[in-house]
Amino acid sequence: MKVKLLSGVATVAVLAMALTGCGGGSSSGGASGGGASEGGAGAAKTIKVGFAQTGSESGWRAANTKSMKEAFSKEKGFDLVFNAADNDPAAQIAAVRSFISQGVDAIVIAPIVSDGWDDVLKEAQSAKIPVILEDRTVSASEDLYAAWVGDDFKKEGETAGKWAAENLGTADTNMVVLEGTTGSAPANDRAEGFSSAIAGTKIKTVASQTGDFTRDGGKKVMEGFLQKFGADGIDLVFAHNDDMALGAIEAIEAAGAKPGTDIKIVSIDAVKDGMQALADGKINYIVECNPLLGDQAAELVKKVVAGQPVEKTTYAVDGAFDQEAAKAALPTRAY
Ligand code: GYE
Repeated sequence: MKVKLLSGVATVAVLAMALTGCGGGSSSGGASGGGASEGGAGAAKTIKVGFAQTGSESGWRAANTKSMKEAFSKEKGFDLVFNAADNDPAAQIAAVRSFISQGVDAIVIAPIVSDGWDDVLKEAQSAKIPVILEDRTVSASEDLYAAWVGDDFKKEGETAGKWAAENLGTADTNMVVLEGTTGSAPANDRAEGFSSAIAGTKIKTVASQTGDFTRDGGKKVMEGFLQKFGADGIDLVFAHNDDMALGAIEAIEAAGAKPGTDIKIVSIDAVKDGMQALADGKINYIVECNPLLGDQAAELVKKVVAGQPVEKTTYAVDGAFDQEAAKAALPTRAY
């Protein structure tokens, strides 16, 4: 929501100095690499990282987890403690507390929801463990974490809304919205961006409900919408991610209507299954959200642990696809 573009350089030197000796093992001199655990004789020091992932709700998440595990591998100098919280905010906070008590060198969080992070982030700060956020943002003060890397969710929503406004905005259009997880940054920001882009058009939101970013959730919510309005009463679906759009496709087909034709669909992510549905004409437009954030997150962790300055905010670059672009991109799509 309030992510500022390149909002400055984090002051982490003091933190990293204070971290020296926290990594466990006998600290045998060497001022550099403060906070990293001892490796074998002569080996580079291994950095112990706790990563609190949201869960495994979507294709996007699967690609993100894979990217993170590859980037934080043993070969690359990390000892990764991985936790997936099954989209339960309390369980995710408990996982972060357990990383703190394990005395990891750094903590990476993909926060399920934006609010509620102040206490545990303060606890990490008191324990002198730096926190790097990846993917979703938090509403807590920027002073409580070293850096964030992710996608511009508001812009994604705007791009999706712009497509809807340009293609459907001049005729009366009944839209239903499949929202992401309530209280999550991408659900909030995509909704905000989309609304601003369709303002003043003839697109009317007739219903909006969360499908929790899952295929099953999208299907169930869409079934409810179809029951309520009938297929004829819905012209457009805005799904906050591809998985929910894919669930909606199943519901629309089961109701005897044609997704992409009778009911238009616009979504966000551009994962392979979504792109295939777009190429097949069942989705009409997809805005990309890059999940391959692992290398950038690992680079940030290394720098922060070494006491080097980092950008507070780093955005991944995202594109957008119509049917032809999806067909062209699919053969070489990485996720
Ligand atoms: O769009 C969705 C996933 O936080 C950007 O989370 C991420 C979102 C992504 O479940 O598919």
